[in-house]
Amino acid sequence: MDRLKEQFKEKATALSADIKDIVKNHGDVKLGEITVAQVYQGMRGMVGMVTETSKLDPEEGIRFRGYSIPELRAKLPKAPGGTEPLPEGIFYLMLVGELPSQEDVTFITNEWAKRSHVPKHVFDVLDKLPVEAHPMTQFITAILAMQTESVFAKEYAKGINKKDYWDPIYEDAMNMIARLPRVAAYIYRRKYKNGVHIEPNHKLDWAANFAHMLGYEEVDFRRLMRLYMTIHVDHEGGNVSAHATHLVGSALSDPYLSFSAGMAGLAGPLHGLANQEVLAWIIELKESLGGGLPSKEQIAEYIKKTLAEGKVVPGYGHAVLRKTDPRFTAQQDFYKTWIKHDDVCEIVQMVYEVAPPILEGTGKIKNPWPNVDAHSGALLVHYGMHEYEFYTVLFGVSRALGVMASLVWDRATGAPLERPGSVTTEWIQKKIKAEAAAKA
Ligand code: CMX
Repeated sequence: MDRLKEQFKEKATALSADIKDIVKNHGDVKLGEITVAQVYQGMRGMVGMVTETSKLDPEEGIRFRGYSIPELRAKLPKAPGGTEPLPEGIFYLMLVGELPSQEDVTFITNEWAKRSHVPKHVFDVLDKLPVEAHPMTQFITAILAMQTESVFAKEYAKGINKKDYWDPIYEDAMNMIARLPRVAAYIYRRKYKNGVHIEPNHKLDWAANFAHMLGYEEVDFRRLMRLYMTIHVDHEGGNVSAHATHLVGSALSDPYLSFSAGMAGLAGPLHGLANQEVLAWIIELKESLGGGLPSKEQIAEYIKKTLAEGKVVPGYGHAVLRKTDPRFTAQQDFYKTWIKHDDVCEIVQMVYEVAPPILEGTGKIKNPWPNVDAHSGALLVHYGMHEYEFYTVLFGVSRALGVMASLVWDRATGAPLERPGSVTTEWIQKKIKAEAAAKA
């Protein structure tokens, strides 16, 4: 058993015993009450599942195993001479629950390099898709094509004991994370660089090798990829990509099937696709004004026009957060430290000043502040990645780390098939009438 698996097993055995005790002795403790509004309005704020890897606070933002993003940028191991955390470190933190040592992170870098071979048929499948297919469609197709490699599916067919499910799920999680950068880079180079592909360089860490395979060799782009791949990993369990992966995984669909479901959710414009929408929205603004920097008044007009047309302002608002997303702030800090001046990034800063009071003024938007997607595209454009339809794939590669760590935990702690109840409007109307009658 490899060292990471060993470390995970020790933690999982202890937590599984705790969970059994909680359910047996405290199973009737109430965690909240469900209201009619919550049932109609996307289950906002309704506690409905356990996710070990991270927890979101509406005011403060995400914490991974108790650590905020600024803390992790300081504390997680870095590449030699690097300034941003290695994503390997946050994966370790989510999986094991403790900060990793440099040695732990090096183990994961080497392990992912070892496991990174993508079978040829995956590229063949991609090559059969029209090159115009959206990068997320290509990404999801490739993930499904890789399902032939599922260790869990093979072990399940042989009749594995349910106590051991987590072990092949761990194998699939590690293999898939190792392979995704190659797959994503293949899609990028196929679609945008005339199919001229770049071989991996396994002397590099996972994120730097990804940057290399995409064709970006600048030290600063590597730095950005390490930060990008760290901050997009996880956002507790209820967001669409994490929840879909968890839900499909609960049917014991293997990690490839589960993750493809999560990625289909990430490809929606209210979730991960918002990062491409933000860029398209900014470019449209720039072009409508003939290029250059718009004034604050022009940005305000553009926001009002977007709202008047019944569209959302992409990159703003959140289902849980009620303050500026710390993932936005981390990227803003990256801009101010390493880039300093760039037109598109400046527009992002101006929108940040102008949009919140306008959104708040509508009286209905609960969170007028920017989310992670408001900034990410502008940084990528600065380094020359203009192909904004590809951005959600980058988000997806990072999101794999969080949802796969969670999936290993789900199987290790015996999380059952997820099957919430549902009701009809007629049922709700009868209940409302019955309660009113009882009160009268
Ligand atoms: N622009 C315009 N209207 C917005 C808005 C925005 N940025 N954010 C919310 N609203 C609207 C909602 O559409 C809703 O309108 P209706 O009552 O007419 O249906 C109303 O304000 C109330 O919504 P809310 O409770 O504040 O927000 P929700 O929890 O329903 O939705 C989210 C959250 C993210 C889908 C929404 O804020 C949004 O559409 N934002 C723009 C898209 C975006 O940036 N998504 C990325 C989120 C982060 C990620 O997952 O990657």
